Amino acid sequence: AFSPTPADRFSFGLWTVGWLGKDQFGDPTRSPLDPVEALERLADLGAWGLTFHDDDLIPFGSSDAEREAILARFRKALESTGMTVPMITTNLFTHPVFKDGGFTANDREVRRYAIRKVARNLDLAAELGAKTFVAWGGREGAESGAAKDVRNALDRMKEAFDLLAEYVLEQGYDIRFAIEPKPNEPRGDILLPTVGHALSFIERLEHPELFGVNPEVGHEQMAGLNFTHGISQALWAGKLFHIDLNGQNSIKYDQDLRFGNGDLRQAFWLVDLLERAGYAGPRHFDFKPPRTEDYDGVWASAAGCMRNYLILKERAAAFRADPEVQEALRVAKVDELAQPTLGAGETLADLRNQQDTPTADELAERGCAFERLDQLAMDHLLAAR
Ligand code: 3MF
Ligand code: MG
Ligand code: MG
Ligand code: MG
Repeated sequence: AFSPTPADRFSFGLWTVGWLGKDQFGDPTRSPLDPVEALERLADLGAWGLTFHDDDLIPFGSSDAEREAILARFRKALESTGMTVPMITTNLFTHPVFKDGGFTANDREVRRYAIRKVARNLDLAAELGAKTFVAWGGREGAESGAAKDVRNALDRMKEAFDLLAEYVLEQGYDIRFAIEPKPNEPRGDILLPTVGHALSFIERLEHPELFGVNPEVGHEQMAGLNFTHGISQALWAGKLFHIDLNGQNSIKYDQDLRFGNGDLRQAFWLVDLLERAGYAGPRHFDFKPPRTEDYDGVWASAAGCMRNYLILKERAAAFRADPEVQEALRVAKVDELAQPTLGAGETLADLRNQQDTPTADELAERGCAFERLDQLAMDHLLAAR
């Protein structure tokens, strides 16, 4: 019942299952994974898509001939596995050239280099049929106050995105951008740290319609925020173009745990929201199989991401279908929030002039009945109903 199929639209970053376990303090614990094997293994597990940074597939500095050979072999494997490439992204963070950022490096030549790298990668995205281009500006930030004039940095970020949007329109590419916020790591502070910052930035661009967000569970939770609330606002704004699913335990380094590990209650409400909202985009996992694992553990971890999503989807559907839950939702007036506060044709003056309104003390006596409702959710989440 919890076996994924391509219809579930589960996708994985090549850098996730391909992470070798090299971290700040330790050397790699796994040997390199062939991208073709990644495609085959993920297809066997029931996944639908593989995503990648340019450099994940084509090593930084490859010649044009090497690049073409890698791509030819990869395309063949896409065909034989039936896997898709729903999203592509650019690595503007690993090479030391990006130590002070890509689009917002103080050094103008670095910024020019970064924009060229992204434009080339947009061509590849179009070629492989990717509809979403994710932009995570992991090095766009600072460790100290005088180092970066953030207002100028935002001007340069806008300049870069405006140029790239213009390019996509000129070329007639069917591609939209999804900006991925993160509060910190690897920079001390990163620009566009949360979903809210990114949503407000997008409205200042020349082609805001081409831009949405790619929120990552752990990134918002690193900032102590409620991920499901952030996703709700992105959906409300029509800007949830893509999503990075994973797990995180509170405000720490970016843990990138398997989806379902970490804050399970937020994961439950997230799946409930995505499914109720009819989110039609990829369910993309951006996680890191812990460096304790060998490749058996890597595939178990990847399978677990999808299985947990499907379990939570079933649990959330059971919660919504339960008559007692529906009654508890009514008692808690959850549906009443969907009603406009003024009646049809009513004015603010009418509202102010209304006679025999309940007093504040009378209204204050009403309980909200949220605890019973939440316990019902808990019962469903724990399969105790
Ligand atoms: C880092 C990330 C990134 C982005 C990726 C684009 C390396 O914390 O989450 O993964 O997701 O660059 O999608
Ligand atoms: Mg991340
Ligand atoms: Mg993460
Ligand atoms: Mg991510």
